[in-house]
Amino acid sequence: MKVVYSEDHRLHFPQGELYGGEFVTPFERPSRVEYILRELKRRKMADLMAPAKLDWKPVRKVHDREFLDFLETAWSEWTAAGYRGEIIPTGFAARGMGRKKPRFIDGKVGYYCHSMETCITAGTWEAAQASAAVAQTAQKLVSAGARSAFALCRPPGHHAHHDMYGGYCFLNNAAIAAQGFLDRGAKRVAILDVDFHHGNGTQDIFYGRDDVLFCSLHGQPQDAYPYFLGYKDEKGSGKGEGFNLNYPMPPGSKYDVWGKALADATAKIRRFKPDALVVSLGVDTFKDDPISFFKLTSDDFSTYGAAIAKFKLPTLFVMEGGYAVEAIGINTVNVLEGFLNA
Ligand code: 5XA
Ligand code: ZN
Repeated sequence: MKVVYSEDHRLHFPQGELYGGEFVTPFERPSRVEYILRELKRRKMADLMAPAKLDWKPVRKVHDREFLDFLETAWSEWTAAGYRGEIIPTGFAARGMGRKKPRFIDGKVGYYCHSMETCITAGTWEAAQASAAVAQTAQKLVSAGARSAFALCRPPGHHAHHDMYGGYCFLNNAAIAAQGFLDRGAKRVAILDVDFHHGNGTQDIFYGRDDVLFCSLHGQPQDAYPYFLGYKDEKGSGKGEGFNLNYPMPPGSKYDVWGKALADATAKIRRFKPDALVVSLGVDTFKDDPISFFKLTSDDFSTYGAAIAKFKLPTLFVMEGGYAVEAIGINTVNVLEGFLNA
């Protein structure tokens, strides 16, 4: 399996994130990718390639033009305003407030951000573009006939809405790839999001569409980030009604529970008859993940990798979350190896 990877992910490494009232080293850090690469190499699965230049057409179909302009200019506007730290929003458009976009950068950041653990730094925009290019290059390999590819994306993408960033995500890599499949002739694409967190951004982007089926298995939003989306009754709207499927699960869920949700999603994906499958691959479902509450073991990742292979679909794996850095390589590569060996 080809692994698409860019060193440019290193350009995004904020000094900290707000967690439990403290400013800590971000959980989403460059070493995550190093652990995955190390494990791919150890198992002789590191068939690496660099991404091609990003084609903006699919990006513009899933993201708002003014949001993209904001991401591009945010850092220069921030520093021009005299701020010396990294970009963290201070005010949000909360309940009962208006939705008009402010002119001043500190206000604009609150307008475009949905959660403040996510800092923007000098290199964030470059890294986000490289990450999208990684997903797109891997998608093009699969569109051109490869059975599968792994997009080793960082920063991740599934929390990035049509016009909002947050949850460590800026551009929605999986959505850009799904759109890329459609633009290259696929009629229908399924996205299976197995990250611990609900893929609120991907849901937002495709909520009104019937050409992309979105299935997300995640920690229930009563207890888990992103808290305000991910409920079962969010099923899509308009012609997208029925094409959004959420599987929220309670704290402590092990593979017996999680695997049942996967089996249900599998049946729905089969019925949809997609031409391609995008897997939003987060391994923060692992029992020792520091910010999540599922209890999957490393063997479970091999098991579900093999289950995904049974779709017999052209399959793109797009890296999302996972913060138990010692195990992130093992768990990620277990999924890929389980898929390949099925
Ligand atoms: O999949 N998303 C994540 O792993 C990010 C969660 C951010 C929680 N503050
Ligand atoms: Zn996650």
